[in-house]
Amino acid sequence: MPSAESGGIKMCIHPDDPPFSLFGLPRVVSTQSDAQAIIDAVPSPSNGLTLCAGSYGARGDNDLVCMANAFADRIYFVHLRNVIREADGSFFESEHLCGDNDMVGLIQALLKAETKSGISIPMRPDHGHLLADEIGADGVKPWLFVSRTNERFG
Ligand SMILES: [Mn+2]
Repeated sequence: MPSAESGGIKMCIHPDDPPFSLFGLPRVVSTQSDAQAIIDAVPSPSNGLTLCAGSYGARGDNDLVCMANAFADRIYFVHLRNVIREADGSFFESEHLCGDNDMVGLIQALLKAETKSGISIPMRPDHGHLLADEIGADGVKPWLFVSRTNERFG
């Protein structure tokens, strides 16, 4: 982290995907309290988070709007993806506005964070749906990074 600080680099850890144990393997970053523990462990502005809506949002006990507000000054990258959770704890990817997570509320919280900090947070619309007639079309990149100021990173 000191090297990141000296280089002006902001680290942003991605949550576990999926945010629960598979094959008995332990997980590290699955909940808001996990993310808080990482932030608390190294109190540096270089120690930040990727708010992956799809990963954190796969758990019903993660409130994405609450997390965006709680970590407003430490979210350095956002993956916008929505999911629909099933009763057995599994989930599947959904359209951005048709899943179980409040994507509008999330964006509102992130825009508020940007306004407060004056810093644009890169946001990637994860796993965008590519329509058959768009394949190969010039400029179609579902993974394109888009920031509030329409800077393109991908
Ligand atoms: Mn992600």
